[in-house]
Amino acid sequence: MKVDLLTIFPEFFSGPLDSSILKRAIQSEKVRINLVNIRDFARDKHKTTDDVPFGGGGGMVMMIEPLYHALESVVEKKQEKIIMTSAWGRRFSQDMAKELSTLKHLVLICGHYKGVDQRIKELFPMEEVSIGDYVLSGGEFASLVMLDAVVRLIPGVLGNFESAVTDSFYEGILGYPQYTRPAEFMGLKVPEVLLSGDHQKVRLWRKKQALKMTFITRPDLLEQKELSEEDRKLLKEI
Ligand code: 6GU
Repeated sequence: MKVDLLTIFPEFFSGPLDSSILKRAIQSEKVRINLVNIRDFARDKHKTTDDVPFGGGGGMVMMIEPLYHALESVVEKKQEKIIMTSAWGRRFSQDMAKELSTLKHLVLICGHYKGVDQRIKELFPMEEVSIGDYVLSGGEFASLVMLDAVVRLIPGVLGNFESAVTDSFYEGILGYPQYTRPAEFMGLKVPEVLLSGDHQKVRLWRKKQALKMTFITRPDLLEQKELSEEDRKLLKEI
């Protein structure tokens, strides 16, 4: 996948893109990230990318011109998926991450200030996406969150041991509690069943714990999920 990442703070990404899964995905060429500095497309000598809003009111608005030229430099066929971060956008989700992970080319714009000149959306059809109901100072944080969620779903990015199949949310519920060595620490023991070697028992225990945690902290997820006979039985026990 190729990702064109349009931002006024390209330096923001150097740490995150050089760590962990994103770093590995880039090194293995499963993802190519092209950082585009929107400021480079500003035409005045001060490299201005924001201005006061027409009609007054506080804050600054991202100007259309530099952003237009930045987009023009990366969009070839006008068929590319363009996403712009915005606190007012559609809520990002695991389903959206799955969809995006199948794309060959994604253009991600980090929105800024009080918003972006509305007219850009008429020249380049795009989707505005938010990562949650809170206000961030810039779209860079949101872009990184989305990028990480998407990239780890690209086949071959994660090894078998980290497989996305067992992720929380993968089946619409939260993950089960995990334990590793030592089997006892300060008197705290790992649940017996995990040491039993009985795979069927372990599977059922994990599913029950996952359902229980979901029931307690995110009951809304259970309402959306299609429950199997087994799920229903375990939930009744809870
Ligand atoms: Cl995508 N941008 C900003 N500025 N704030 C946000 C957001 C995005 N998602 C949640 N809050």
